[in-house]
Amino acid sequence: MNTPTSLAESVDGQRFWDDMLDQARIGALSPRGLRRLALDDNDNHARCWLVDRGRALGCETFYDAMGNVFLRREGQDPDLPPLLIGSHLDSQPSAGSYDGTLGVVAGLAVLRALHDGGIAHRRPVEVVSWTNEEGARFAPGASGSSWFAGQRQATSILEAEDDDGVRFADALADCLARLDAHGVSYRPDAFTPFAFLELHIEQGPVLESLGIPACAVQGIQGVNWYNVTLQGQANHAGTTPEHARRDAFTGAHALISALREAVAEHGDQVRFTIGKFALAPNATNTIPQQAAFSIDLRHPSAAVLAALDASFQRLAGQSWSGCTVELAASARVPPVAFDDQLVAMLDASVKAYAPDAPQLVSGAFHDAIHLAHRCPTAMLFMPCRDGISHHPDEHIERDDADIAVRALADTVGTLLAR
Ligand code: HGY
Ligand code: MN
Ligand code: MN
Ligand code: MN
Repeated sequence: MNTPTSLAESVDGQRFWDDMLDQARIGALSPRGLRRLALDDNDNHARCWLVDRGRALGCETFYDAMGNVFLRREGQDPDLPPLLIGSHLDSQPSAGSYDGTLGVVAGLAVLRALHDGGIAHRRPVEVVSWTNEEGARFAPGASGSSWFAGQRQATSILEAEDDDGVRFADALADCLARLDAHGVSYRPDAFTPFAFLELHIEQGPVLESLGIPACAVQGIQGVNWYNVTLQGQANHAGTTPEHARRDAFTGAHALISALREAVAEHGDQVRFTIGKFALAPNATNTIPQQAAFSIDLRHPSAAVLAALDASFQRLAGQSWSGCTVELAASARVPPVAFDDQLVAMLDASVKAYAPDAPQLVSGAFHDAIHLAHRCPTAMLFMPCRDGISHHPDEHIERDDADIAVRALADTVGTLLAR
């Protein structure tokens, strides 16, 4: 009988890579890339794909009240809190095929190593795919994991609407019905895992520039999301003199310049992004009545995020081209430091393959940012070409992925042997 610590050798690299390529066909874009928005048909298809793969390994399959999907490999002591491994299957609108999916398929590869190796273990092991990590369709992101970790209430998540006015609650109901029809068991409540591990692409250039195939991640920087709306007055573009205008675009432009000046006062680690911008009524010869835009604000320091939050609120309280301004935060997620022991275990597993591996702090948020409040949590990174992500050009090397999944399996084996 194999022991769990030989788990890294038991990983079937070919099946892992086949699964990576297979899942990427669900919602594939031409000529490359992926579109699997949270709770859309492709995302639900990917959930069912994961369930089928888990069943083939003898796992029980569950979904919870937020549509998170779990594959459970029973342990000799079913009452022990399970070791949880996973990430997300939803994507950005025009995405790569590895953000999130890598961590879910890597979890599947670990389950397959346990199954094929006939490895017994006391503690149950579960692989999870979290609902709506990206937040691209329904803001904010990491809905499923933040609810599971007790960081967000279901009510604030269910009332979100997408750009077409579809409510999260209705899209979730369709998803749960689809899982029910697929024979997945309903396990409504969250639980406290023994630990949570997530493998993810770095979504940055460091590991590739160092030629390192994987590294342990020490934590994640904080992230605030805002929706800003300016209400001016629509009027005729040709006849309305400047002094009589309340132009929502002009107001937004001036406000954004002021927001950027506030950001610049806090050094070059701040990440300030306006990814969505809409005008209404959006006509060439009508002065915009309304300007609505998103803000994604990131920084490693909670104090800097709080200071900028206060500055943004103050600026929103001023008049911009005579428009009224509403600035609403949809997410204020503080930075987290991962569990030291787990980070050290992952670091040791990685160093068996890459002795010079660094440890990084993540610029991107992940489901682990919320799980860290629920149980001991840590992450592994692997490189992606040119650090590109949230883009169809996102690319990983199979050899790097193979090392990363084996390093993950090695730490899982060590944890299961405890
Ligand atoms: O936005 C993020 O950091 C993550 O990739 N969803
Ligand atoms: Mn991701
Ligand atoms: Mn992402
Ligand atoms: Mn993420």
